[in-house]
Amino acid sequence: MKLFVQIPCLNEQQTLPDVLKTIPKKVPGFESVEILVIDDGSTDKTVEVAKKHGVKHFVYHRTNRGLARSFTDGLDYALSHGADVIVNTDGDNQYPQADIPKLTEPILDGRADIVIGDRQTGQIQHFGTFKKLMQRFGSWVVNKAAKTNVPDTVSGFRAYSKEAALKMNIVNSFSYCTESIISAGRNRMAIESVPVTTNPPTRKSRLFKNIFQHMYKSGRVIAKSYFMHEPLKVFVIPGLTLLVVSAIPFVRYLVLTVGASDPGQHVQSLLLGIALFTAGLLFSVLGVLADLIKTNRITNEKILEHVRRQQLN
Ligand SMILES: Nc1nc2c(ncn2[C@@H]2O[C@H](COP(=O)(O)OP(=O)(O)O)[C@@H](O)[C@H]2O)c(=O)[nH]1
Ligand SMILES: [Mg+2]
Repeated sequence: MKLFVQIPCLNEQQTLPDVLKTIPKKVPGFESVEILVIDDGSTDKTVEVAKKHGVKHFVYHRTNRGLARSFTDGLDYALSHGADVIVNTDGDNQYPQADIPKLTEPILDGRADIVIGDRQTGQIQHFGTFKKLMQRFGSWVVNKAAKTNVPDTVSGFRAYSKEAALKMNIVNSFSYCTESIISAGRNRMAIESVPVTTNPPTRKSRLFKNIFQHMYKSGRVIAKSYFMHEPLKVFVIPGLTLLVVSAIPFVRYLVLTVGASDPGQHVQSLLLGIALFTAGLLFSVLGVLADLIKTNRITNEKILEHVRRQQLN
């Protein structure tokens, strides 16, 4: 069994040595532990530092392509180099690398496809009350969309089985964390969480300038994933509701005008009815189209998985 530990890095020369020094050389259940650095267009000495510390596996992005792309390119590399399990950790040494065996154990045991390190954000000292509340709310929304029960949905400290990695398909260019949970949950993969501690912060997040930007960017990813997986709920339910509601002004118009001396008087009701009916029809048609696109996506994902499997043989 071969374990790959992948580290997406954007200018991490300061903290990468601490990460590399603390990754266990031996992990129970694996013959080898390989380290992979994904250099996402760093302009500092990230690559030199990694080489100095013995890293042999690299994925290079000539320009910055973002964390989501770095993550999926890392998975592809690890799979094509014989990985049985892939652990992701960050280059800022936020996560306790000594806990890597805790992440891999449920996969080796056959209980899980994906294991997520739960930072227990409710107890982290340097997180403010608002940030803690937002973390809980954000995770609640993701779990609703994914039909899962993951306490820390934005943790980047995770393990993926080869099976889970083969099925992974991330389409947003920003972060993989929530989208991969929604996709895995919808694909009925077994997701387990294990409590982990966190190291003191080494620097500010570079993914988000502040909590509001975090909410906006993550909200977009979650909403898009939800639309993609539940198009009928998102479009057809409001569509049918509008169609039913449009009957009210139509009936009102009919009741007031049949036999009336001046039928033109209630034309507003007629217009409102037409507007609601048209909107309802549009929503319903959009829902059906989006559902067809979803069917297409499922087929594409099956093909992607197939191609990946063939590449491994
Ligand atoms: N911010 C950012 N991080 C990237 C990018 N590409 C790779 N990374 C790496 O992704 C990891 C997480 O980034 P970080 O800023 O700590 O985000 P946070 O901990 O989720 O707030 C780090 O190891 C970065 O080096 C990118 O385009 N932007
Ligand atoms: Mg970080």
